[in-house]
Amino acid sequence: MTMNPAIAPVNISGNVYLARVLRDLGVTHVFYVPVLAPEAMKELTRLGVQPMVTHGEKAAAYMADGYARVSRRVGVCGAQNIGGTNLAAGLRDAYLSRTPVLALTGGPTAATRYRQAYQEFDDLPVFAALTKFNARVDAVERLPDLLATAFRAATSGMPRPVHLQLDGFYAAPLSHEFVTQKTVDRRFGSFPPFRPQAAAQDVDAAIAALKGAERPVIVAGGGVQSSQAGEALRAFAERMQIPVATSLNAKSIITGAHPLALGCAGEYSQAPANRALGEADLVLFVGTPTGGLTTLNWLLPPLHTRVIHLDIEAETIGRNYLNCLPLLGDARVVIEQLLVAAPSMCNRSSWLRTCADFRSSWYSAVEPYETGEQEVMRPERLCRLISDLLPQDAIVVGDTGHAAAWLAQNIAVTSTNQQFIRADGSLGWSLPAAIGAKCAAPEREVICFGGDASFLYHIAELETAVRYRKKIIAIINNNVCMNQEQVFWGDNPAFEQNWRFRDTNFTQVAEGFGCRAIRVDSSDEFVAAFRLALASELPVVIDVRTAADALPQNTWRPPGAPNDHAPDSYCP
Ligand SMILES: Cc1ncc(C[n+]2csc(CCOP(=O)(O)OP(=O)(O)O)c2C)c(N)n1
Repeated sequence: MTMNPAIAPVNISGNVYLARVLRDLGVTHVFYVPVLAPEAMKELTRLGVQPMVTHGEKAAAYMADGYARVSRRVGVCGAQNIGGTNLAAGLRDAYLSRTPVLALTGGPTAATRYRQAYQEFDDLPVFAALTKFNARVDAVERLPDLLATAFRAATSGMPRPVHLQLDGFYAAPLSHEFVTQKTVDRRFGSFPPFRPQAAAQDVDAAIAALKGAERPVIVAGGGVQSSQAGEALRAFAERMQIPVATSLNAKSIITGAHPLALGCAGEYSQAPANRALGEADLVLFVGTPTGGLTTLNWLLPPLHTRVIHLDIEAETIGRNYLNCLPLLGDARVVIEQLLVAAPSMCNRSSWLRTCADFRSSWYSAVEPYETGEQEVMRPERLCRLISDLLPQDAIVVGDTGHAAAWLAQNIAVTSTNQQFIRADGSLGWSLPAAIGAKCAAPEREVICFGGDASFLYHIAELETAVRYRKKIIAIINNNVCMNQEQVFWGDNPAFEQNWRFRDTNFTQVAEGFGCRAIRVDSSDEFVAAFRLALASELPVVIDVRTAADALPQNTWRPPGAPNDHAPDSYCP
């Protein structure tokens, strides 16, 4: 454990204090829309931390989110008071995906509050719903304790966003000097700061249950990714011969070719995972809140199924599945405990054969879509090409809607050194999040995958990527429409105007921002474009024209189960 540096008990300005603490806690980038604490930003620059000015507060929050998920450090974003509500809106995905993001905003002052000062609005109630800790820093003397609490809250237990409202509409009072002897505790700059073990009797009970199960399945969630528990989980699954399904956020913990891999479970899913969960007699959930997306609204596994639930947060364990053996602790440490207690080998050949059959019928169903050449390319074909060309340590940042379904179904993990992160439902998240991811991992290729509507949300951030030399590869699955809308509008006469877009030349737009841009109409063109993109030093946009009427495979549902999202092919 590193000792924490003491901040000398001398006069220090709030700006310098803030900058030093962020630096000491491992922050390397701050994403924001000015004006916010300008002296702190200058000090950050002097200390080697990059302030990054974005073209919208929501995008700044998404960048901080992508940054945090890849670096496993706290992502920091900020806004002037007038941009506070925009910034709060951008925390929604971080909140839902349990990512630690610190939002800093300006706020009302004691002198001006209730007097209709220009642009003044108190955003604290707005942030309350989207944060775990939400506090006003009324005086610069409170900066040390509130900043420390914010980092502690963001990273420990269930990671989540936090917010500090700084005094003054752009935090001018931070220029005041104060005296402090406070230290920063570096462990709260990254997550998880603590790795608690599970109780020994809970580990024994879990092993006994798994040994006795005939058709067990592991469901790995984002907590496996953030705890870096993938390797231990694969070793445990192999020892116990248990097939592994994942949430979209944990997709990269097991390769698609691994014999125990079932693919993604739930709404954006592959049928083998859902079918296995439909038949499982015991499910080991790891690092997942067992939410609706991963469990297909608690249909898979069915609610009565016996489960073992391993999570860092006691409140989450057994929340949706009541027939539950709890394992409270850090995912990696507890799986290592399970591994120690596991029998030397289990034989589940009959269950594994069943799962292998699920896999082979799935792959024979999707293979023709992934390999067939059509006059207008299908998204499945595009995804297969991406899988084939993806560098072994690439980071894939996926958007929502049908893009998430194709990401789950047709982009294969070919190495566990890859990382897949995805929007938790907010359309447009992927482009800014990819820029944040690149800040966290400058040496890795970052590939952003989404539809054209998603790309249009934050297209101006291409300028940010170029200005700060953040080379990302944005692949637009461009069907020149909001594909899902066709299932709602049918033959309604207003349909064309409402779902089909003007055929915009994205390559011209992207080149205008200073990116490299390539339009692609065929598989061969895509392969050439992707190779060029890998060699490029500039951010690259690959505008791939795909079929407007192509829909993902329907989500596999238990026979007779209600479809919450009729018509069937709607993926929100
Ligand atoms: C902020 C937000 N608003 C609305 C939605 C609902 N929504 C989901 S996908 C989608 C359309 C996506 O279109 P596009 O990005 O072009 O991808 P396509 O489905 O055509 O592949 C919409 C509006 C959402 N997920 N997030």
